[in-house]
Amino acid sequence: MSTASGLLVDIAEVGVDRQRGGYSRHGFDRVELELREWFTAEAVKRGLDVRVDGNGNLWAWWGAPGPNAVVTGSHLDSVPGGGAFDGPLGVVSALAAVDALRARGFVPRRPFALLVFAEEEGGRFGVACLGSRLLTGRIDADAARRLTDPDGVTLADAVRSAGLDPAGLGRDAKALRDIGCFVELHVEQGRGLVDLAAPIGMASSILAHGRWRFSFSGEGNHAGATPIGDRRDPMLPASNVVLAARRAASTVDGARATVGRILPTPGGTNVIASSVDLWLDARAGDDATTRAVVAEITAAAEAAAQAEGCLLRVTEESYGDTVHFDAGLRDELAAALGGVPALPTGAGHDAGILAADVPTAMVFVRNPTGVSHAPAEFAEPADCEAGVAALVTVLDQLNR
Ligand code: HGY
Ligand code: MN
Ligand code: MN
Ligand code: MN
Repeated sequence: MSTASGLLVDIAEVGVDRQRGGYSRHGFDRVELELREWFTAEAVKRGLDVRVDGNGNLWAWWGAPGPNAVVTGSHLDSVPGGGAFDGPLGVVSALAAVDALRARGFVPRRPFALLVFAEEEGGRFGVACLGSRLLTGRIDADAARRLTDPDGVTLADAVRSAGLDPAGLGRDAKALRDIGCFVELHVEQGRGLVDLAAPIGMASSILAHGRWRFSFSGEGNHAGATPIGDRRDPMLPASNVVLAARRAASTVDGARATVGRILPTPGGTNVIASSVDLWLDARAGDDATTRAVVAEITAAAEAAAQAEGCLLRVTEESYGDTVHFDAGLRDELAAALGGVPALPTGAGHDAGILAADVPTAMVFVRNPTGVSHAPAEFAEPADCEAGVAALVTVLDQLNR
């Protein structure tokens, strides 16, 4: 019988990022494909029937596939230089839960599956929760096929090299019917459970959030030979976005706005950039507030671009409104777990995408550092096993 932490040790060397620290595992890249193979082997070892859907999501069925299944899982990809737990903990806990359920003589009364979503972080193609957005039709399939990674590889090409037909990408009504309910176990991405001295909790809601690309164009030129007054330097308005993001989010309770990625072209120390792309991640309690924060930042960006003689194009790359998880399901599961706390989260999840179509719930495992999307992300082995035990209880409860 496997433990969640033991299974994490099995994959600890896969996708280690020696430059950034932590892990870089991105949708359909060599490393993520290796993790998918590993998961498939682990599932087959447990007698599960593994299938890949048209969107590259991995399903492992315990018994015959069918509609209205109890489904649990998460993702195996990471942000660049991410932690070991965000995603994989939900996957290894699902495998460990199968072992524990089998040991106690569990027999699925409903179809039962583990599900690993593709490219949850959007670390390669820029759109978070890509596998679940495609499955539910929340992203247009043609637009998705055209998404490119930083090397210019399209999603269509990436799935083709992974052995899938890009024509199969898009809303999958049958797969959606198969999900009767979805439970995602996840490391907590904050200190909520630490403050409550509780190893396990459940999610109540997810902030509205999205990603916007700001593309500034100016004039590339010589860093030494160009007088300051002659410049159209797109780094100027770009840096204004960073400051405006902090300013806008600071004035709204619970709002967050981040510029974590900026790409000057051509990117030379002694070259005034000809263009700069940066990505804004903005989140808040509701749609209107999130939109207002982004509008304020956009207005500041436009003013700064104009002052420097640069052009600005803003593209919304992904967006999702606030998610309120099914309260009935949450209360039922929290009671089955002996009354664990429910917490809101600022992080997005495939469970949040699915929540618009099927009842979903999330089980959180305490993270003593409170850090996530960084190497310091952590969960104690004992808490990981408490997570597996909670998942076992929840899956048992749902198997009716
Ligand atoms: O970025 C997020 O919130 C998530 O972890 N994909
Ligand atoms: Mn994440
Ligand atoms: Mn995650
Ligand atoms: Mn020169």
